[in-house]
Amino acid sequence: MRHFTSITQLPDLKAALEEAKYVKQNPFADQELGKNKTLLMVFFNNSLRTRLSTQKAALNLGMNVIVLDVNQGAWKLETERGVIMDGDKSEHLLEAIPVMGSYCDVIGVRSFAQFASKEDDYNEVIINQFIKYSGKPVFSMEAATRHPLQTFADLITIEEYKTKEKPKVVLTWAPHPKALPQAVPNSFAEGLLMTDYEFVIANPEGYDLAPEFTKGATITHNQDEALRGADFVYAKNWSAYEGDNYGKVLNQDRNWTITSEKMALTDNAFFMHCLPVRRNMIVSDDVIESPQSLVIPEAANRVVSAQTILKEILKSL
Ligand code: AN0
Ligand code: CP
Repeated sequence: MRHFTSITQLPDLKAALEEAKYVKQNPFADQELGKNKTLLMVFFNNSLRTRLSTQKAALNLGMNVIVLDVNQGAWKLETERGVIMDGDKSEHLLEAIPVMGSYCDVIGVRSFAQFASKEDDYNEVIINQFIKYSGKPVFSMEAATRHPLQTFADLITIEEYKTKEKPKVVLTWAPHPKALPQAVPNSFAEGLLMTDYEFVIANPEGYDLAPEFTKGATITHNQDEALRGADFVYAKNWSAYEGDNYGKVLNQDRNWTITSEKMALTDNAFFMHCLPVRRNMIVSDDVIESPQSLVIPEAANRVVSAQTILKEILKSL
């Protein structure tokens, strides 16, 4: 595997989950693999988990790591070709990318949806330029439409905690004051549809995700109905995808917040969220603090996820 921008690029999910188990038990077994190899992590957006867990994963593999926060100290980058650069942007991505590529062996990129153009976001124009012009393997640390390292960590976590062969997993929208990308739920849906678990997506009307990510899932606008008998509740906010409402917050309906009353509808489900999470918007204090909450082990598995993927990429060098 050279590039990694979608969980669907894993040649064999079951084998990847086995490999993740091995990596978790033997975190320092492959120190030679990354020796004298440099990972560059490029952030166009904020991060806590992705930044730390990916760096830790690379260090476990013996790599050197450099990090660039594009919006803090780098030149402001123009991303569109053909623009007369007489504004506030000092450098073009078309020079910056090959320069960055010349300093490293592998590049991780975080480039969220910008909501200026649905077409540009869904064509992944930023990360695809890194793939095209850097000359190096590129992996997503959440791009405009997917967050595959998160999805892989989520699948690893479900695998660890499931008590039934085919658990019922519910992805539910929950309220949030600001417009968030669809990357996490798109990617989660894509990953869940690679398993044989029962998978239900619940969201208010107007918040249906892009069908290319959800085809094959059960989609309902009734959260209570979806939660009945659930083994895992995966909460996430996302902004609207449909039509001209793309990137808009249509409502902040706190009837969709995950509370202990909502969890009582489930089969003693585990609660999951990728974090960062806004308490008492997405989830109540008591649910996130309950023994059924997996948010901390889920975040810890981000190291395992990143290390398993980086290992595959390093093997391809
Ligand atoms: C981002 C999102 O929803 O995509 C990152 C989540 C991992 N969340 C926020 O910006 C709050
Ligand atoms: N879950 C996740 O990707 O968190 P960060 O945005 O903090 O990296």
